Amino acid sequence: MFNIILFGPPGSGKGTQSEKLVQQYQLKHLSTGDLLRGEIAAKTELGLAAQSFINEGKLVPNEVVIGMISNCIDENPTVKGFLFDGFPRTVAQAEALDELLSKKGATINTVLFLQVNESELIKRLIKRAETSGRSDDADPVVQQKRQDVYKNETLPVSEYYKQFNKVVNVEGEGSIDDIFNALCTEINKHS
Ligand code: B4P
Repeated sequence: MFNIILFGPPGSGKGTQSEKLVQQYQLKHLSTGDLLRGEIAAKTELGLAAQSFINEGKLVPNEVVIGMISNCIDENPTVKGFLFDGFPRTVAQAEALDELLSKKGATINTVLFLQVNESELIKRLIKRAETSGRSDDADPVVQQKRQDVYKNETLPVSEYYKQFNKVVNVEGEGSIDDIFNALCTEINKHS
């Protein structure tokens, strides 16, 4: 299996680039953001529990997200590999993911870290709010909260993977195609 984590702050383009990467490399796309929004739309118990956290710009509790990812890994036993998008977002999630993959004799091959300035991130999310209909995009206070949560809870995930020399920084500003090409160059070095 070949497994990639696409890492970066909210608005760094993880979702945008993931769609292109999974086509290029025939990987299974696992976006916890998309999975959670699907649960909310379907009004499931999990979705109802997750909604208030998302609306406030907070992270959904680890056990909820880890359970969701565990199910998805089990439901896709024959894939070439996974592209994890927006997961892991805490060190506890990263440790849990390592354990889930090791049960399958697999590991994370590389962590691609999109580098984008905070002012550019806020600009992109304000723009996305015009069309996304996402409750967590519209409010500037929630957007700032998401950036703060990222710094406090998610950035340490990059330190976790750095100890295994798995992190590669990739320029995340510029055209979508240029960023995609830079990501492909790094993936090709590892595959
Ligand atoms: P996510 O759905 O993961 O969303 P995101 O981080 O906001 O966005 P992403 O980085 O994918 O940016 P995008 O491509 O859309 O999370 C939403 C919420 O769900 C979280 O806040 C949290 O509450 C919860 N959650 C999710 N995963 C969780 C987990 N593991 N644990 C706990 N809670 C979790 O790009 C942003 C915008 O920029 C788009 O409009 C795009 O068109 C634009 N853009 C992209 N690339 C660009 C470029 N190169 N130039 C200009 N604009 C660009």
